Amino acid sequence: MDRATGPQQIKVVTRILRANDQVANENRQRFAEAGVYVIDLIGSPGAGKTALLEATISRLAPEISAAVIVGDIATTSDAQRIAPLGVPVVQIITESFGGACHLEAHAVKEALNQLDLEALDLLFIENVGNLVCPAEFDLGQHARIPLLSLAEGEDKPIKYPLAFRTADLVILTKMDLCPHLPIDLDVLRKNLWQVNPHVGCIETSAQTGAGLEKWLDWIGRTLSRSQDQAATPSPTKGTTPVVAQHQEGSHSH
Ligand SMILES: Nc1nc2c(ncn2[C@@H]2O[C@H](COP(=O)(O)OP(=O)(O)O)[C@@H](O)[C@H]2O)c(=O)[nH]1
Ligand SMILES: [Mg+2]
Repeated sequence: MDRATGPQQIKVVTRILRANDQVANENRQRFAEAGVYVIDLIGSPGAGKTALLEATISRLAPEISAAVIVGDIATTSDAQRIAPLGVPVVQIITESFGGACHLEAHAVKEALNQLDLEALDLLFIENVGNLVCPAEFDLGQHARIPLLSLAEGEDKPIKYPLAFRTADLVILTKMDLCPHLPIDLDVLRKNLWQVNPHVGCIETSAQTGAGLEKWLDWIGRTLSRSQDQAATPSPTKGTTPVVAQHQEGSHSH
């Protein structure tokens, strides 16, 4: 038995994460220089990430210039859904980057070359459908937002704690299905706030439009706060992630 196998494997993983963090910092720097706020949406396959993006982009205030990077293992189907909305969209097919189940910072860095960052206020990244690995890889984003659809069950925040512990905001999706599902929303919220006590939670339905006003408000407030911070001279000008505070109205106890 090769006793060195274990430690060697750990070293490899550490190296990958460190290399990822370096590129993530470069991305963060580029975002700061361009003055673009970046939101990474993560969630299981089918959680409703693309549907939320479609509903969001079609309702965004006209003065907000947005673009989307979509990550998938295969196909450009999500990009094809977003493109008709008239925003720039770049599809990353992760198979060709060797990291199939999540996006890594270097793939995002390459995708940035396809965008005119200076012309943007807001960049959405739709991560690959997965509630585990995307939470481990910094992309240089300002906010990471997990989406959880009601049909996934109320235990997911405690079963996938990293995704929810590191969340800046959580979006519950498919609220229109609530009457048809045996789900206890109080238990779901309790589980969420057990792993991340102060995180905001917005309940939405891309189908009916419920909750989208709150989400668009969150985006508007977060963008202005970020722009104010960038305008304030400080050693960390424009590079400090804006962390969503527990906002009145976004947290439905
Ligand atoms: N009932 C309902 N279905 C939804 C909602 N949002 C998305 N869906 C459906 O859920 C499926 C997966 O949505 P999609 O946006 O592709 O999820 P993604 O894989 O996370 O990007 C599709 O069939 C959508 O039509 C919603 O708010 N309500
Ligand atoms: Mg999608």
